Amino acid sequence: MPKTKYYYFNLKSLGESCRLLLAYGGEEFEDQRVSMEEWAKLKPKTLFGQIPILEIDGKQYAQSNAICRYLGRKHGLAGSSIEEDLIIDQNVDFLHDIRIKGVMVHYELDEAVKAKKHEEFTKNLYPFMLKKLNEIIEQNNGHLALGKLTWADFVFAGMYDYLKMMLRMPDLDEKYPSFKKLKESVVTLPKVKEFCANEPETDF
Ligand SMILES: N[C@@H](CCC(=O)N[C@@H](CS)C(=O)NCC(=O)O)C(=O)O
Repeated sequence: MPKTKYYYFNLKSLGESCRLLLAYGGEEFEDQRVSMEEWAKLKPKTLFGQIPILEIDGKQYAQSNAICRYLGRKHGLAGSSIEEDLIIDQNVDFLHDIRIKGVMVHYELDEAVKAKKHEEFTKNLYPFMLKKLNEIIEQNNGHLALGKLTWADFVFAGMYDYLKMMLRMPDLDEKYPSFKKLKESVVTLPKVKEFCANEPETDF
């Protein structure tokens, strides 16, 4: 059996989706929650100076989305044609587009610019993007793509709490009940549920 290690901070953020996919696939893996002290030593040894990193038999693989796509294919959660795969990628990329808008605000150093950006996005951008996301989920039987469970749902479930934080929308569940339902549909899958019950609690 290959020796699998997964490195990320003790956060959900960009790292949880792969953990959920590993759990769904029933893969035995070392869930390495990297502390900041450990990270200083590990960073120069990683492919791009970033985590998450999936390590299989000593070989590193990086980029959360690429890892999710790989695990999705491995565990029967991909499309059945290249066009179906394209739809999964398209909707996952759209989800990341929303996240990245929040990231632009969150990591802005100038407080005045930060406040202005947040106001602007909250007024003119988030409502359109979130309505679209909600439509996609409603048109797909509660899933992010193809009307069925795919690795895209794991990307959503893993980063949902992080998205709420980045968009500063703790009431996202109430605004869009379909979002919460989608997350719940993934984290209640038996192997995923067992994994989540035993992992450390983190806010996002
Ligand atoms: N595109 C990369 C981004 C990875 C990334 O931004 N990782 C951050 C944590 S979320 C990181 O490694 N930060 C520590 C650093 O850059 O030193 C992915 O999706 O995996």
